[in-house]
Amino acid sequence: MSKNTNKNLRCVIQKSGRLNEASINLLRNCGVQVELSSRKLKTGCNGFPMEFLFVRDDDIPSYVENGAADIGIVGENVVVEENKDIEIIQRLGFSKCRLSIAVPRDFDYRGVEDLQNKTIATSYPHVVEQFLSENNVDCTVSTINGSVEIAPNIELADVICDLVSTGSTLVANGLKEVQVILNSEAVLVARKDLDIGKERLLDDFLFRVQSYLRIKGYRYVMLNAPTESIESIKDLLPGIKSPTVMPLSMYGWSAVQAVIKENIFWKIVDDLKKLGAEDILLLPIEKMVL
Ligand code: PRT
Ligand code: ZN
Repeated sequence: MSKNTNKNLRCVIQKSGRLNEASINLLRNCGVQVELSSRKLKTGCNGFPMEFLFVRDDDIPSYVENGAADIGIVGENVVVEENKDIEIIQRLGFSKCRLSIAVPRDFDYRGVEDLQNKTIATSYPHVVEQFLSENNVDCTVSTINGSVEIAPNIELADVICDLVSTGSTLVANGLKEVQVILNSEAVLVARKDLDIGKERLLDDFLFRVQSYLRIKGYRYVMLNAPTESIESIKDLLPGIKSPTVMPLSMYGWSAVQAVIKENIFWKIVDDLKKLGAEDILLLPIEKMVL
């Protein structure tokens, strides 16, 4: 396939499935509004010189390698399995999962050597074969493309290797996870020979992505407190450089503002109240450019 010569940065994302909505959300949070139409396989967007292709996730690495697209958003598990000549340029922090070996609940698994002479069912034959060969284990790999977890129950295989997130699918099928062979999350991939114009577009896009990833999970906290407590409050709210402290028109009181990790808010809120803090607000942050 010939490389696209379009001036826009062409991005390939999953057509439908677990990555589709999260990819579109990430783009929206980066100021890129993808035009959505259930019938079109190619659309434009508002907010950035970009266009989009929608394909099955397994095809994303090939589209990027052969130049039909410049960049793509796909699970690292697929990138490793497909083994194309492309670059992972940014981990995106969503669709986290692990590719794990799972065995029937009553299988006494002590280590990888217990897979010797067994049959393993998976949709990830290359990753699994590499793992087995690195561990010098002789095990037959049977490739199936869906419902891998059913394989031991129907005697299609002794064990499986599949993606796991909560683990409930394994439990529901009488299996237990015994070995993680790959940790995965969605990644931004790019082709290796972008021209200078597209390199620049990619740098601008990456700057937006990184600004968004940096702010994800952070909130802006505002509160009023007695001025005598400010030093102790500063210890609880270090902020990015330091918190903003301003006197209130009410004598003896100050306003404090700081950026904090959302997950520490509920841990420190009681301590803030004990120090006399009142009118505590926690606000989302729209953008943060450092
Ligand atoms: O149609 P297309 O080929 O594009 O999609 P697909 O059906 O191959 O993939 P899809 O949409 O199911 O998943 C896309 C990507 O999401 C995967 O490649 C992973 O990177 C990521 N992801 C994250 C997951 C999971 N979590 C996940 N739990 N992909 C699949 N699963 C499945 C797993 O295969 C198993 O059947 O969910 C089940 C296990 O989930 P738990 O929560 O019960 O452990
Ligand atoms: Zn797929």
